[in-house]
Amino acid sequence: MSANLDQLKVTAKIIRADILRSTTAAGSGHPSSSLSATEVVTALYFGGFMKHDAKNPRWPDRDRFILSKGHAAPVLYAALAESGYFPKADLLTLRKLGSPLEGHPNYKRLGGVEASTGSLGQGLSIGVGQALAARVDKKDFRVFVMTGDGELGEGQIWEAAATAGKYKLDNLVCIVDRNHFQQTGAAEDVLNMDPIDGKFAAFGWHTITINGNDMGEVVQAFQRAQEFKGQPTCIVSLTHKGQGILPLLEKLGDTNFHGKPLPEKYLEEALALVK
Ligand SMILES: Cc1ncc(C[n+]2csc(CCOP(=O)(O)OP(=O)(O)O)c2C)c(N)n1
Repeated sequence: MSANLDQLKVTAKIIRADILRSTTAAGSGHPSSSLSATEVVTALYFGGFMKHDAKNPRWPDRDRFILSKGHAAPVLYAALAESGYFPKADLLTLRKLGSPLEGHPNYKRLGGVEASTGSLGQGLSIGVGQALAARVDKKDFRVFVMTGDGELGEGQIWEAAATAGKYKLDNLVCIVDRNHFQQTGAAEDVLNMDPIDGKFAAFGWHTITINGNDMGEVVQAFQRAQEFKGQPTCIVSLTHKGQGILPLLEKLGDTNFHGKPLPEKYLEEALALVK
């Protein structure tokens, strides 16, 4: 695969703009949690790291991406729309009654969603199950899971991590979106999970730490994960919550900005920043 960095950076800008427009139109949602994850999700869908087919979302041999931090659904929806899973205009139906673009991804309602998430701490277990299924079925598909850093204190994350290590699931990649915040403040103040890479390594994972808002580093990490055999890979992706609109969030006096859409009056300013 040859990922064109310039093209990926352009796509990331489109994704960021879609995140902002869709959440402002909804009047709710989690733009800052989505913006931190944009480079990773963009590289996965458009960098050639996942085989997937928008015309055939349940193709059995596809690679899977599970957004375990399901509240960041707007970044997933923007990537799916840009890939052609559904019309881009539908992004503006986010969180509207009857829309399949629910506040959190719903596997049963939207092609391209691989697991219903939102209750934090479950997606890695689902990914482990899928990665094991690939082995049992003798298929070569790969599974990518993104968790939050706050999410590492939730659910059955560490049972899943231990299981993936035990079975040496080298078709599984977990990306931790290490944006240093969670819902109510700094992730490390709520429940300190440092060292994240050390914990995954202790469970038998290969770990890579990168600047997850640098497209070049993200692409390199996925290339290394693809080549690495014998262990699952955890990419600790150091990011900024709200990446792309940080000056605006600073002006608004809230660099976490958790679960808040931008009010309409700030939308143009935000769109100008992500251009
Ligand atoms: C099991 C569970 N507990 C609590 C919540 C409420 N909740 C939603 S988002 C969030 C913070 C998650 O923080 P993090 O994983 O760091 O993601 P970020 O939004 O900072 O990227 C919490 C606690 C939830 N969705 N699920």
